[in-house]
Amino acid sequence: MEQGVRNTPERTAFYAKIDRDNLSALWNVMDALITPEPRSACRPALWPFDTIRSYMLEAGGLVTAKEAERRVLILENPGLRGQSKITTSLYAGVQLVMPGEVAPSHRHSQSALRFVLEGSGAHTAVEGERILMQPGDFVITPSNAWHDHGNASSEPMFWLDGLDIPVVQFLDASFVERLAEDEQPLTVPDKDSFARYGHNLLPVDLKHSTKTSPILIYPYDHTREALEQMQRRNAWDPCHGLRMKYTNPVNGDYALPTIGAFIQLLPKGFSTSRYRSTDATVFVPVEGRGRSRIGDALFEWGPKDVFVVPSWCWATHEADEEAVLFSYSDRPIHEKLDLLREDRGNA
Ligand code: 1HN
Repeated sequence: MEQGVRNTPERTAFYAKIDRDNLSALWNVMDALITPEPRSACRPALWPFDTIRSYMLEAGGLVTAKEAERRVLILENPGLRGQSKITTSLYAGVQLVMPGEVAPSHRHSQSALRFVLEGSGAHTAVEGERILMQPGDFVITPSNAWHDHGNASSEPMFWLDGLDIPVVQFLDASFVERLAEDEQPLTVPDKDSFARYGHNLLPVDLKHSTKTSPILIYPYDHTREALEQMQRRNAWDPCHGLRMKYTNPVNGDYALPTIGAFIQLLPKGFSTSRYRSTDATVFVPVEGRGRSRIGDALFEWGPKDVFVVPSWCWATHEADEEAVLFSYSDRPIHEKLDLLREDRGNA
């Protein structure tokens, strides 16, 4: 079937006839369905933070967070324009909450992560707990959890939103509800989820009924401290430097059931060996500067830029200074479906 089945007048007539009964011939589409390798429309791309930031401040003068519900600029992959996707399966946007603003409470079946880019002391409220946020914090909003955001600080607050919107869309499983009030009542003391679940302890009779981590915030000072200690061993993975995943302490799995999040450290001057995997990945440099070759593209990056590596696309990273990279992908789905494939070149 390599060259496809040639058309004849009889065959063409047959296709037209069965088409009227909602049927089509597999042999005409089989090569497009089962490709030898992933053929993604997703393209390598980078969004410089400075560009996003200035457009966001402009948006801040045009619409309020309350009007917009969420004042967000969507990072649209250039190969997937108009679909609100940064990769085939994931969404990314940058959100701005201005001082004094509230982004009103709602809940939806989509899971979300926030990665804080700029500003300090704004909060998200999740299921009755107020989560104060600092740059570099990784914050999650579980599926169907009530959430609203507020900024009682004097500075604009920017963060990256990562959601599994295209996955939920594909599965036709979207539900959303809005609260009558802008802000949900706070029913839990500050820092409760981190105290209870974020210290290598768990309540002895914990019955946690969801697949999402009960830790709602993974603070950057803890993450950075862990990387700082681990790097002293000087044992670098050729493809990743030092790369860790954020985990759910209840089951050791990823923090969210559909999205895997990672943090990695590349020492000054490090060049990674080429690597590719089936999970298209969104990267956010937190510290340091460097460059990445992604397929044929070469991107220079610095803190808070966002770049994307498509599925099965070779990538290498080079750090001019000690660099910390946050990333997220749909890896939990690939792993659960036995679809994850990695290629480390010869490393
Ligand atoms: C959402 O609820 C948030 O809660 C951000 O901050 C981005 C994009 C699409 C749908 C819901 C948020 C979103 C979103």
